[in-house]
Amino acid sequence: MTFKIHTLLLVAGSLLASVAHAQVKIDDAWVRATVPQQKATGAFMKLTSAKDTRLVAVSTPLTPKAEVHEMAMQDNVMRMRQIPAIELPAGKTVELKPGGFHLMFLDLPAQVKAGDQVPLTLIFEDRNGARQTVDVRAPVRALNAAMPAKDDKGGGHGDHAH
Ligand SMILES: [Cu+2]
Repeated sequence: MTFKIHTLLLVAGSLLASVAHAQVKIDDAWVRATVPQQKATGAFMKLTSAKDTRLVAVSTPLTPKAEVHEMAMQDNVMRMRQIPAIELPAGKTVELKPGGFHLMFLDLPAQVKAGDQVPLTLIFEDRNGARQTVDVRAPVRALNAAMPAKDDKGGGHGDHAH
């Protein structure tokens, strides 16, 4: 077997150059606390990538069943569904928030309590199919901590945010 060292070094050099700019910045990550017996919750954050990429998966020690979800209006009802990826256009901050994109943790074996820290591993995939993982520790916040303006079904305007 013959290695073409010179060519390999050139390829490696260009790959390193692009990988160096592929890092995704994660801000304000948090996980919503659950009440006893609640089997599902969500994680939210702001993602900013220097180059086009997509969030394709998440893993967490909370549960093996962690999915990428979105909420959208469907027949005048807000519904959530699993989606294959969240697109992250270069330089644009994409917010995962209640009522929109979120990470979903299902079949929770235990309560998720405010004040805990949850390790998350986010898996990104670029246009060439190359994958990158980014670890983040997300604090757990109480159910309504991030939604100070939300009222209980009265006004309803809070549910229509884009
Ligand atoms: Cu969901």
